[in-house]
Amino acid sequence: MLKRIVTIQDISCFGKCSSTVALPLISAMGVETAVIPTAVLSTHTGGFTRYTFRDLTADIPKIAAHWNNLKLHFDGIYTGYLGSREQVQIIAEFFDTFRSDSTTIVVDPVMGDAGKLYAGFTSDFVLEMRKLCRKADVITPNLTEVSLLLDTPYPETYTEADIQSYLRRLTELGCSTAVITGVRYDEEHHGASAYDSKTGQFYSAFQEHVPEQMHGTGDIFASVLTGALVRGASLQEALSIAIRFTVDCIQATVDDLHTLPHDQAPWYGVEFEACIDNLVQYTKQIGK
Ligand code: PXL
Repeated sequence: MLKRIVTIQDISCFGKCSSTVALPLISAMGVETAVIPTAVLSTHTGGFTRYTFRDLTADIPKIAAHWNNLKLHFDGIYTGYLGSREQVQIIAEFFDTFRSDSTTIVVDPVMGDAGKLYAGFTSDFVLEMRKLCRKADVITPNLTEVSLLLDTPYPETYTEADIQSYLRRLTELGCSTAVITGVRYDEEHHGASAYDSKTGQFYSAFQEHVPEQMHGTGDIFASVLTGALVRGASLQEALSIAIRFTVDCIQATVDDLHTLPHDQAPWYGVEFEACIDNLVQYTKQIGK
């Protein structure tokens, strides 16, 4: 039976992130992907300036009411970039309405990167996002978002014991599983670590570090993780596929970097299109 998820995040019309990453990737994994756009921007906010921003908060309860009448069922709900505090509250209600025993809720608490909040986010928003994380099954913060969620300084350096302590504290917010992205214990590797509070088990997946900053990689990771979990992958399988595919995309982009305007290249998003065949193959291996 075809699985169905809904992803709730913005549409950045150019720049390959959020919905324009989630839709093609999760579909390529053989999972139907409905969308609720939270805002429409001409580009994402991570590098471009003078972007347009149309807030769609008022549409979300109407879409939810219509879907509730249709009695739609979702095997997964995956949220990413949310545009306002009010929107986070509305989405918390959406979870209550559409969650069933078989629904996996993944919250990527998109708020910042490299120790800084993204443009337009405030500490009030962080408080609201913390509450949304409480309602999730899985959350996927990067280390900047970990520091915001746990109200702890951004860690420039850390050990495996620090990451395990963050993971435990993140699940204490109320989600059963926490995943931290962008983890590096040495110069050569880059990956993600996870903790399932129901079993007390830690998991991780690492690949070779590619020394380039690129935009949208967190959205690729969270999309593939969601697709894999909804397809029945174990947490370890989902982590491994998500890290492997994210690094495939980064590597494909590095190979092509010289063809893009040099000063803008990292903002243009990664070339996941070149790697979709890999994603289809990784998905076929789930459970084998
Ligand atoms: O990739 C996360 C993201 C999603 N959507 C918008 C963003 C960002 C990060 O900057 O600006 C609009």
